[in-house]
Amino acid sequence: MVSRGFFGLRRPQPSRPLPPGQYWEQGFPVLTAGVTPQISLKEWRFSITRDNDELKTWTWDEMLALPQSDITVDIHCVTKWSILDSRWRGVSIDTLLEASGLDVPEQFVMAYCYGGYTTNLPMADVRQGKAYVAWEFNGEPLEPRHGGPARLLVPHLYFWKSAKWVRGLRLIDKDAPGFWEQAGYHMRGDPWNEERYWGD
Ligand SMILES: Nc1nc2c(c(=O)[nH]1)N[C@H]1C(S)=C(S)[C@@H](COP(=O)(O)O)O[C@H]1N2
Ligand SMILES: [Mo]
Repeated sequence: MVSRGFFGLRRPQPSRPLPPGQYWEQGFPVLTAGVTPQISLKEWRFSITRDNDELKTWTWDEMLALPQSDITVDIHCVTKWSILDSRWRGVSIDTLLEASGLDVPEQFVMAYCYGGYTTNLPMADVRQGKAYVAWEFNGEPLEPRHGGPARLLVPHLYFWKSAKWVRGLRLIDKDAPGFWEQAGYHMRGDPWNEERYWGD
């Protein structure tokens, strides 16, 4: 017998719609291809690179001295979990590019990482407040397994674009696939358009 009270057993629902095919996850799963690299803050660097030239490099202290942003965003993983209202602190890519003083005609970047992971992004998806180098999650230092000391945060695209242990952005003229994109993931990865895999 089904009584009205049965509906009281429904799982809590998210406070707003999620992108198609996603479900609400209240924890923070870990997804890493390979091992968690250990990087001391003393040796940590972040660079903007063209070809193999490091055009501009920040140490940890130099990065923290830049104007910081606090952002609260939803995150969508291609494996279908979404977390709502995650709070992050970091420096926007706009701030980094501006502080670099570089002339940047390139239309794409390849994020590269300690440990070797890469992911490609259109320049338009990392500018105008859309992407950050982030080191705090929900008010705590970012845990190593989640990309600490610092990771890229590109919340409007699937979470594989948010490269953990990020070490720099390589400026590139022509789009090229990163680690998961070479394995069949979408070149852009907009969750609202369900751009999960090649051909989506
Ligand atoms: N360096 C690096 N960054 C990475 C990954 C990785 O394996 N290595 N996995 C990506 C994928 S597929 C996802 S879904 C998210 C997972 O981040 P989390 O482990 O903090 O949830 O990190 C992304 N960034
Ligand atoms: Mo993922």
